[in-house]
Amino acid sequence: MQSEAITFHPVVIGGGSVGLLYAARFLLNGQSVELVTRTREQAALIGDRGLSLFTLDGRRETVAVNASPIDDGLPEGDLYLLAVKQTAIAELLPLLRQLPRSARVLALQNGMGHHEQLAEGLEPGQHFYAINTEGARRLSPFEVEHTGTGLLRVGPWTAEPVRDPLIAAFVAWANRCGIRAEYVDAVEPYAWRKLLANALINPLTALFEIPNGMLLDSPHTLRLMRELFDEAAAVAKRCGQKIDEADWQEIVSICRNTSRNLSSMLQDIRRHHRTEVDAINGYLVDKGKRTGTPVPLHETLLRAVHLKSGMETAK
Ligand code: KPL
Repeated sequence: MQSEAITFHPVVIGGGSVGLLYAARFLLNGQSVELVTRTREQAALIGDRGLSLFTLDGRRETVAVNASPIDDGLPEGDLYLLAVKQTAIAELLPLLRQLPRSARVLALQNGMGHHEQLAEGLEPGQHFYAINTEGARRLSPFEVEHTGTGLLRVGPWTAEPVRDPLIAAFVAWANRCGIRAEYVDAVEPYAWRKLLANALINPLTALFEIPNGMLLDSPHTLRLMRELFDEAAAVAKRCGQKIDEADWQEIVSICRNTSRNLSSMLQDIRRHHRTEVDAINGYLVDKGKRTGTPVPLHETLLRAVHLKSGMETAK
């Protein structure tokens, strides 16, 4: 296949769990990579100690990695994996805009809103999206644990006539080194489904302070999740998505497959970082209002997470 012959030079932007997971896997599979972190301290620690991945079968693998802070600008590359939060994209856009036209940006965000920002700031055909259902937990600034398998769906937001060779090469490479990945025609429907999963799992695990799997342990949390699902599904349907029972089952499987995982929202709250609740439940509440679809439970969760994280937005 032609795509398999293409080489690429990835730059992972983001030193959170997903960024560290991908950087480590690139390196452990013989693919050079540059890692860009938010802080100079994290880049220096990774430079000194190397990057450690705790694999699913309990091994610790440590690799040397070139890490630099975002203040030093973006290193040269052709495939930029954007593993930062939604909230960091606006700050990164000026740097991404300076990339050569041939460079590709692959965005891995939870929630919604990043597509609009990237589509406005970058050239058509330059920005791609990935929906990741794998679990990862950052144990320290230079250590990450792979906590659950999943699938990486990669592609343009909406269907385009021709597949991008560099993105196709990335997908082929991922599969060769054991990351289950697929090139999809349009990521938007998957992004909606991931939004629904994150809108149920993340705030509930953050508020109850439990790992993802424990949501399935009690009929009470399961019932709450189901009601949240019904509200969110109604909004998604009003926005043109076809949501059905299989989508509910998929969320239950995500909880099971990432059962030991602490959701990114719980991790953020514990580290006193800003959560993505506005891009997840906030997005649903906003779309609910615009489409006249009631979302009282999501509104309550949004407010509860704001209160818990001490990041009450100015009202
Ligand atoms: O994407 C996730 C997150 O934590 O943000 C899930 C799928 C819930 C895994 O933890």
